[in-house]
Amino acid sequence: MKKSGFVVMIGRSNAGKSTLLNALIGSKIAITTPKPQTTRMPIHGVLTREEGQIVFVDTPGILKGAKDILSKKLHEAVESSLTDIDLVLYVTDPSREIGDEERAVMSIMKNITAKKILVINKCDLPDPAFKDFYLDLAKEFDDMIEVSALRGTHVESLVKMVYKSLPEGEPFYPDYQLTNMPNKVWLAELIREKLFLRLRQEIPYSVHVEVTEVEERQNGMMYIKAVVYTTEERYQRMIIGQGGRGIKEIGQSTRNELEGVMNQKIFLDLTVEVDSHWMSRFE
Ligand SMILES: Nc1nc2c(ncn2[C@@H]2O[C@H](COP(=O)(O)OP(=O)(O)OP(=O)(O)O)[C@@H](O)[C@H]2O)c(=O)[nH]1
Ligand SMILES: [Mg+2]
Repeated sequence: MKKSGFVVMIGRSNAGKSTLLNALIGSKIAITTPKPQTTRMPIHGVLTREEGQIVFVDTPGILKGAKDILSKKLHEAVESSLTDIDLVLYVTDPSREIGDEERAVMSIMKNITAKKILVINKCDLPDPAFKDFYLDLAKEFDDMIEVSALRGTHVESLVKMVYKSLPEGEPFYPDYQLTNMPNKVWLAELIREKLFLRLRQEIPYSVHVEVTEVEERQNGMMYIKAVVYTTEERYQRMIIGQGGRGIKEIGQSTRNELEGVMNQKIFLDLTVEVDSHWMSRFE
């Protein structure tokens, strides 16, 4: 009998949960940026091996004090990912002090009855200032490991640790499937990553991307139509940039990455529209 189970990753924003998901699966499934609240929905990354199947669930980061609609919905998404699970990976960043935000994650952890592993990430950083504080938490966990999601250090040991604590069971996904994310959503996420990396201050939190069309054209080119929605006209102007330079650069960096992954020419039709209400419709 093989093993199977759901393993949810939680932690404050920027701890490196999405970077870890990609390292565990060995493929870019979730987008990652240095900005908080990059992840906006729970994302499944599926690892199928001889031993069985692990479904890792990446969740939005806990960001305390943010009272906006988007933050509230992200928080709800984390809470609802925590039912019917086999294991929790609590992902921490030892270069940041344990403050209100970390304590908010800990209080969520307290109510979890599933097994828990403390993951101290970013072990590639020289002498992270607060590591001892995180090491102190280990006694409240079933297991503990230090990793570098960015470099892949000890990620394989973490996979072994996870397999060891999972119950026997049937796989949830076919063995070739790496994620539950539809292709159009993944493409939209990739565009959002480029927007996040390029935009400053609050603008990233005002954007939402939808891919409306993906079509294989006769000349072997992939045609992708996408709309960037933002909440205000002044943001729309800033995203488009002087003479359209901003949106052109965002399109170019998305295309560069996609052409590398898909080994095919990409035509990206990218427009920016104002929709002041997208946050309230956000699921
Ligand atoms: N040095 C170092 N940086 C890391 C490591 N893992 C992640 N990072 C960086 O930390 C930042 C945040 O990474 P993400 O994976 O987006 O973090 P997250 O926890 O998913 O963040 P949210 O989705 O906002 O909750 C990025 O700039 C990553 O490159 C690591 O092991 N070492
Ligand atoms: Mg993330």
